[in-house]
Amino acid sequence: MSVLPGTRAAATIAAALLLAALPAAADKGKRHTEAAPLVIGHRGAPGYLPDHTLESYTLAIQLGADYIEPDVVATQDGHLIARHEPNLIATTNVKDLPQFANRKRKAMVDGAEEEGFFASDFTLAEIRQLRAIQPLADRDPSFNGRFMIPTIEEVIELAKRKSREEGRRIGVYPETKHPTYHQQLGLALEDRLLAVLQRAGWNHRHAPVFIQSFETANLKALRGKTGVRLVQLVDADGVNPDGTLAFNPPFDKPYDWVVSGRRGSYADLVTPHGLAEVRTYADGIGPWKPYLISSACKLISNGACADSNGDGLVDERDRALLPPSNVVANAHQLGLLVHPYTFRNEQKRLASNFGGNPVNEYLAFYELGVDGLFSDFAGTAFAARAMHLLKTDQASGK
Ligand SMILES: [Ca+2]
Ligand SMILES: [Ca+2]
Repeated sequence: MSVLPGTRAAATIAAALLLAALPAAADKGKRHTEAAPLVIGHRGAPGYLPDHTLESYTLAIQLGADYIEPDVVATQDGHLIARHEPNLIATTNVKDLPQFANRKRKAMVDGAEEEGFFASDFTLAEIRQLRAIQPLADRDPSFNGRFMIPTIEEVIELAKRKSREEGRRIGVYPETKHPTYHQQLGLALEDRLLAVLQRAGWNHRHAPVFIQSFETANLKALRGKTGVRLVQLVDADGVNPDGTLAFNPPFDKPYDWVVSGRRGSYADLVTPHGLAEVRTYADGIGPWKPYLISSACKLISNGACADSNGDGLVDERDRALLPPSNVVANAHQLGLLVHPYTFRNEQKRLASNFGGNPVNEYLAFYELGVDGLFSDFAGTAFAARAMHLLKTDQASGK
């Protein structure tokens, strides 16, 4: 099945996509009626199994995820596969496969040089020879080398099959990774993704689909082509000791702003003015969670964070929460959904206030009113949501 349509076919697809987009106007402003807050299986269930594999997505669904989240990158022959980065070195066994040794090279991704093996140098048939590995050193590596790299079609098929088996609607939440980079390679993701969704019957307003991006221009272009709900991701580079966010390249602003010369930072997207701009093309925001609730640490003399709990390490456990921001309230006032990322169970990733229990972090964000969240451990997000719904008495009748 070709995903590189000729001009005539492209015109037909464009017309079909435009038709599919038309209902969006009538629905604009209407809140959807899904169970809230949504549990989004971030990269599947990577707290347990390697990211972006059908096995990891399946586990996320079994743990209660409403949506599974494939990150989308393109192969040389224009297929869309689920990977966190175009560079395959950290999440696959590619470096161990002699047939691909000559593919190793340097490439610029969003203005930063990387060395590795890039998906755009591999056909889908070659991608089929790779197996996923766990990229985080502190997570279980024992499943490395076992699971294949799925296409986005296969992720959608899985969501549909599990929806039938589980008797509940499971959606997909694809992220267009590095849209400008892919455009510059001649492998733009957006129309390819819409064509995949169209073939699946999911290119419309009421489909169980959100498309997300850290860039802005591609979401604005998508708004004119599809009724599918769109989410503007909002990143930053780090959290300063005082809880303010740090903005250092390449995590300071959407890369399309770098290319177009637009000044500013990601933080501009979550001011009331920025949110109003986002509302013109997106249905929600996906902010890094410190935009909603940040944390601060005590300082040592060189300006770095102190090891407040005296365990010999400096991490989130040495931080205390600050009062929540107004971002959720301001976004809701404009009718924007808020889906923060990323929630993780590991002790070192939990601020001191949570007492080492990740449930407490979820409860804090659910109580703040988020409409969903991205979790590496969907089961914990699901259990905490059940507790939240019982606490707020919304569980009756479910
Ligand atoms: Ca993602
Ligand atoms: Ca410590």
